[in-house]
Amino acid sequence: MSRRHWLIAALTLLTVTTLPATLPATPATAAPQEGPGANYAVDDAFTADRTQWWRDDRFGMFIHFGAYSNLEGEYTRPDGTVCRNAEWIQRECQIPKEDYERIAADFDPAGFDADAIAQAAADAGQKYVVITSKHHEGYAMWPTEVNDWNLRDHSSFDPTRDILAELKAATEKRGIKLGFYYSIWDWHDPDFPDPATFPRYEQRMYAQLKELVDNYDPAVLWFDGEWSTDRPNNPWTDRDGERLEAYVRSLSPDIVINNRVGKRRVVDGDTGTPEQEIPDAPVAGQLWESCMTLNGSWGFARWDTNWKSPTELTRNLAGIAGRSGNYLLNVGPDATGRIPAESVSRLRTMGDWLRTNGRAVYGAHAPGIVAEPAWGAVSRRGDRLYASVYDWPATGGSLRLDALAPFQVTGARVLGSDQRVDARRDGDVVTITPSGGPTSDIATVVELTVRTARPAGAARGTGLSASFWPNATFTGDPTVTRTDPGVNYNWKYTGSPDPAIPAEPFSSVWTGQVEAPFTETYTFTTVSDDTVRLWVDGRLVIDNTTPHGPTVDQGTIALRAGHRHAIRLEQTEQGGEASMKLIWSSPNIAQEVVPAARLYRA
Ligand code: H79
Repeated sequence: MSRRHWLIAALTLLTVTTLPATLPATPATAAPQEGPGANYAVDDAFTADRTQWWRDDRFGMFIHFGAYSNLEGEYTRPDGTVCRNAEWIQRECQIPKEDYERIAADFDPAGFDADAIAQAAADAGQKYVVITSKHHEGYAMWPTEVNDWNLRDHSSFDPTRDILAELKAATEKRGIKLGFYYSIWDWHDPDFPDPATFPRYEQRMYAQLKELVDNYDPAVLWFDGEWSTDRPNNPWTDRDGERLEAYVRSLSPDIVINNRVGKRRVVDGDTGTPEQEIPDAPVAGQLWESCMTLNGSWGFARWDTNWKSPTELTRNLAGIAGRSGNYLLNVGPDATGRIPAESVSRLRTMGDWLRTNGRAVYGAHAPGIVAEPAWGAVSRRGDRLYASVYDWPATGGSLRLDALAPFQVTGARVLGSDQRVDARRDGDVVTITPSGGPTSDIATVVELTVRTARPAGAARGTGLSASFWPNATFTGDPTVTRTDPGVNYNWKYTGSPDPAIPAEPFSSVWTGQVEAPFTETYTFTTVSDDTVRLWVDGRLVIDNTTPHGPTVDQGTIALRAGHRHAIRLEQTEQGGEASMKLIWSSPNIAQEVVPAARLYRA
């Protein structure tokens, strides 16, 4: 047996009496190993081919659909009073288990039309769909073999139909990716709440996830319900998350996984998950996606008419793209499986706007070289800036952008308009003066063509000199010395820099030079656990030596184009989890793990 398989077998015996026979005979190349020497950072999610589609697509459809949908947000109690909620209705309205099972048995979403849903997503300009395969109620929306609490075996629905398979075919036909939401928290499985029986639940969860991956090949797994809570008690730990993330990657290495696979931290999964909110600036250390509702509810609620306006929704999308995020916008089909008309019409309006202005969103990211204006949002794609203008200036008026780097403006136009646009730079101010009216009340997009500095330097580095000690104090001779192509480690509980270094304690030092491509101010971002210090040009740029869990720290320093600046990074692992990433960004560089070509050995 290979080392990897031996370890997995041992882990299986120790923690989950019988894992489903799921692990591939040949481990996928990107799958992490277990134990000392393992690194769970399979790639740099900011630049990896694996995440490219996700970073470019920007706009997805979330679908909340489950047994709760059959109540359409209202539960009438035996005494005739009505209790309102949506997907949390079982718990929030304290519906007795037998009653809820009866409601599910009556569920018949015969009107579920995967083609109509996928077409609504396509018309909206949404490039991926994430549907609840199982919400907190524990009810599986596909014909799982793991239990009977599912849409085929416990409903009034046509047992020959499989809505996830239907949606897979309908999305695929339209070039839309499909992913699955899966709740770890489970209100129905009796083994869930007790830590003593939890491993039996976990085994069933692994088996269900394998079904989902094997049968539908999802592009995304969107976990939820990872937090500590009661009614029922949730025993999920960060160590469970470490194992689950490795398990999913062993099933299929390219799946994009959200951070609720673990404990919603920067080191968990690939993507951060702000819910019902939009971060007020680009997010450090992780890709991110805001999930939001079209009204105030995830599941269908017939009483919820609190619909957001198409203007608000579209501006949210433009603003999110300008901060390098994704927008996962929710629809909740009703008891028959149909998406409300109010949702479809809003999505269509967004799609209409995107047909003219999609360049401001798809493949676009935070501009870096200009500050975010008060009058709208700005994104960048290559040598183009896209200014989504919410408040169009009156005739003769102009818009102002504050430049953060030395670039020239060489052209300007309004998307969907022939009008002449004057754009000039004077010092650090770019003034844009349109000559006509707006193209849209939602947002009118001005495209600026810019000429930025060319990257300087040889970019022939191979990485930094690395040393690792089997103690947390850099004491004695290092056990391992080598060249590391970058610092991109997520060792979690069981991994370490090398098989010869224990999972705890250890300490690490990277030294050498960093070659700057542009003359500007660089922001260095570290994701570390337990301590970190970073010096650049002999200056202490990041200093967090209080032992901590996974933490993002930042420091800035001005560097000179083509110049090699001394760099030294230290990390210690005193116990528990460990991580160390070295990321940089600047006006001209989008956030990324500092690449090997810009790093030189000591
Ligand atoms: O699936 C959707 C939500 O059901 C789930 N995550 C998104 C994607 C979610 N879990 N927790 N929360 C959202 C936030 C918790 C809200 C609560 Fe409540 C406030 C739980 C109890 C009070 C909202 C209001 C749910 C029930 C009443």
